[in-house]
Formats: sequence, C-alpha cells, structure tokens
Amino acid sequence: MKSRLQEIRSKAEFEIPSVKTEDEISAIKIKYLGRKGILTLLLKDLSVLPPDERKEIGKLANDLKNWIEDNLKQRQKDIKEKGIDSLKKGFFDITLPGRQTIIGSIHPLTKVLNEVNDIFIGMGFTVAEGPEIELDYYNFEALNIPKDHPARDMQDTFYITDGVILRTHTSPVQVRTMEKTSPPLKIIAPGKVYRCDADVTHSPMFHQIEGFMVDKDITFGDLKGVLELFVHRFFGKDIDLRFRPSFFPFTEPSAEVDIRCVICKGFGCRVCKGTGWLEILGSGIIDPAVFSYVKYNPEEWTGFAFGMGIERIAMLKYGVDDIRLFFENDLRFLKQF
Ligand code: 2NL
Repeated sequence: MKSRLQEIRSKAEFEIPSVKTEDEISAIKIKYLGRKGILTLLLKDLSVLPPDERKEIGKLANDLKNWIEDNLKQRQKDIKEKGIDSLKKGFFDITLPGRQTIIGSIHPLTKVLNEVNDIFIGMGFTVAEGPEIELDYYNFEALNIPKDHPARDMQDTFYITDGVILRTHTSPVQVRTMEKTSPPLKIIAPGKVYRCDADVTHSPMFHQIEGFMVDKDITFGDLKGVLELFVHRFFGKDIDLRFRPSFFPFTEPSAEVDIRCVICKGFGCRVCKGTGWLEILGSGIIDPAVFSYVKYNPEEWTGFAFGMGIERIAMLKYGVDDIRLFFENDLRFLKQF
C-alpha cells in the first residue's frame, strides 16, 4: 500500500504542473480526491490493515491528500495571476487591428441610377416597373411610332416573335401605368432596355430612365423647371444647360437638353465634337395621340415626358470613355466608385 501511495504521488507530481485551466484543476481534484477518487478509494481500504500499519499508512495518505490540495490551490493561483499578468504585459495586444474583410462596392451604374431616382423621388415622382419582354403595341404603336418608322427596323430592335420584342425604351411602362391609373400622375420608369447595337458608346443592353407628369395645365415651363432642377442636382449647380428644339414621335413640341461640355468646359474637344455642348436627355410635351391610346382626354389633361440613358450620364459624370467598362466587371475599374 505504501508503494501504491508512492505511485499516486508521482502521478500527481507529473500532472498538476501541466494543468492550464481552472476546469482542468476541478477535473484533477475529482480524479484524486472525489467520492470515487483514486486516493479516496485507497483510504477506504485502510480498515483491512492491522492497527499499527493502519496508523502509519493513514498518516502518509493524509499527508498526500494535503499535498495534492495545497498544490492544486497554488496552481489555481498561478493560472489566475498569469492571465492577468499577460494582459498587463501587453502579451495579448487588444489594440491589434482585426482581420480585414474584403467587401464589395455598389456598381457605378446602380449608384447613378439610385442617385437619379432619389432626385426625382424628392420632387414627388414614384417609381414604376414593367416587363423587359414587351408587346410591339406598348413599345411602338401606343407611342405613336408608325409601322414604317426607322426605330422599328429589325436592325435596331430584337424581335422575339411576331408582335413580341425586347423593349427598346422604358416608355411602355408609362403607357401601361396610364392605362390602369387616372391622372394626375408623376412617374419615373428606370430599367434595362435592348437595342441591336455595339461599339464604345453603345451596348446591346443598357439602362434608361424615363419620367412623365400628367396633370391639369402642365406647360413647357413645368418641364423646364423639373429638368433644370435635375441637371443642377446631378451635375452640380454651376453647370450651364440649354434646351434645343428636337423631334420625337410621342412628344410635341420636343426638346433635347445639353450641358456645357464637362471635359473642355465649352472650348470644344473630341468628346463634344467641337460644339462645347453634350446632349444628356430628350423631352417634350406628350403628344395628344398618345393620350388617345390610353383614353385620357387631351382637352382635360396635359403632360410632359423625358428620357435619358444611365450609361451615358454616368460616362459624362465620371469621365468614362468606353461603355464596355461597365459590363466587364474588372474590379480595378469597379473599385474606383
Ligand atoms: C431620349 C428621349 C424621350 C419620352 C422619352 C415619353 C413617354 C411617354 C409619352 C411621351 Cl409614355 N414621351 N418619353 C419623351 C421624350 C423623349 O426620350 O433621348 N431618351 C434616351
């Protein structure tokens, strides 16, 4: 039994110094001194020994019990202090920066689209959406674009089946909205549009935002006020703009809006083709013929409408000279916005 006690002591001498946590201390305490602990069980066997041996072994066993308890207490104290010490010494440097997480950024076109939407929402317009696969009727006919108009050419429009196409502008959204809602209305229609065209300034899929307002007594002055406010909010309040007469089948009269060239400030350069001006959008007073398709009374209601290409104004605002950069998804480009 003596040698058994010696064995337990060596084991404890080996185990206690390698303990690293308070949980491990509790486990060791249970292992040796618990109700079914190694030493506890041994002490129970003392009764079988003759009295004089019992006295001697009993003392040794008690000494060992005290020795284990003292050592575990000391070890527990050390562990506690070591934890606090290491913090005091700056061993655990809580000021180290965290591991860096790479996060994405908003696509420049989404950014511009959100910005344009917010400007018009701020003026009381609401956002409307519609299908990208559209009927010829909504895309052309109801907009007063005749059957022989060049815009309907197979070369510009993606035809799906007879009478079904990919929308070439977002105007059909407005026609659909007028069909199911009575005036007054203030709507913007942003979204993807498709045209069979591809070079540095044209992509077969691009984004457009159109807007329109229908109410009693809407005039060209309302159109000018809304669009001038938009240009100044989007490009900055110091930018010069002009309304230049134009033609669209769905508006009469019509005007395009130009801004002073952002590259050469009006002196004439390659981007503005020497004119000093850049075209940014088309607009006009809605043609009464369009109203008759949606059963609005043109004697009672008037309205204006406008449309612009998101890629185009994004290119002008950020000085991007190739539209394909928006769709190549090169992170070196996308990260700059
Ligand atoms: C441009 C020109 C324009 C419209 C779009 C429109 C819509 C309805 C009725 C009348 Cl429902 N007009 N939209 C009007 C004038 C110009 O867009 O250059 N877009 C990129």
